[in-house]
Amino acid sequence: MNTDPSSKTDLAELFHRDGVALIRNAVDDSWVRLLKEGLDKHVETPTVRGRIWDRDDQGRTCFYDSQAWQQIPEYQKFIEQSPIASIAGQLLNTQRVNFFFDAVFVRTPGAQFRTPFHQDEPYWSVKGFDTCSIWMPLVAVEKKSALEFVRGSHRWPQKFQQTNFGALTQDARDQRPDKDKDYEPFPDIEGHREDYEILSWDMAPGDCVAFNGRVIHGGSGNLAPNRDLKVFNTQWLGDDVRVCFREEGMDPDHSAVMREQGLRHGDRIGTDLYPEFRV
Ligand SMILES: O=C(O)CCC(=O)C(=O)O
Repeated sequence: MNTDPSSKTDLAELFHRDGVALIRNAVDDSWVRLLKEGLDKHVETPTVRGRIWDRDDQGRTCFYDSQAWQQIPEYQKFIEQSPIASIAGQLLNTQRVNFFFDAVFVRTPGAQFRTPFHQDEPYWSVKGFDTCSIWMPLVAVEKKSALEFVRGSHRWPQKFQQTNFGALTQDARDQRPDKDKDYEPFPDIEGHREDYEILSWDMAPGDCVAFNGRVIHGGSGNLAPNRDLKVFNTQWLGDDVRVCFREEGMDPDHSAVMREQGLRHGDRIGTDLYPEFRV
């Protein structure tokens, strides 16, 4: 693993301060190959949660799915055996992390669709500061097409109305009820890019970018005609995170499976669904 800051402590501090950290060569080629094999199977046999987020008039698509690790052995092996859990633990400054879920974002060559700026935590069935999502492109991605982050926004105190992805995808599962209308309107980052410190990087397979679930992020897409984008993402939970069933909607909504497992609002997350790693 090759990190820009000079030590592991520096990296955790940077993650804590900025809400995002780039880690070059986080995993080696064999892990990237394994995930690509898994992804090829996965796009052929999506879970019930899989959907095309966007299809343009030239047939270019952005496919999204989540929590496939229990049916894709390659993903399970990566989660259980690669360095990824210890990277999450290191950034969250803890000896134990729970795996939350995996997600994939697959864009066909030239796809322009850009993910709207948003925060992740307000959509999740958990709440807490100590979260870490690890976004890992399995193919090279140019800075202009990579995920973008508003530096330090994980510490902003406001509660924002979040994007209703259902308005974009027309998919009933993406609809967000209008329950956060008393929150502040989401800032127009795209329209005022010069007012924000926006970070993104050219990335190679094996690099990853880790980010806090509260940091504002979006972009990605905007691909050159001959470039596709395949991203494998894992989410990790640290010490202060607790189960949270939200009125304003959850995506992915884990509340039903959590309740089946006996988890209640306010519990520390656990069970076989969210395996714990000592790191
Ligand atoms: O890759 C993308 O386009 C979106 C990624 C994202 O929003 C996330 O991982 O939370």
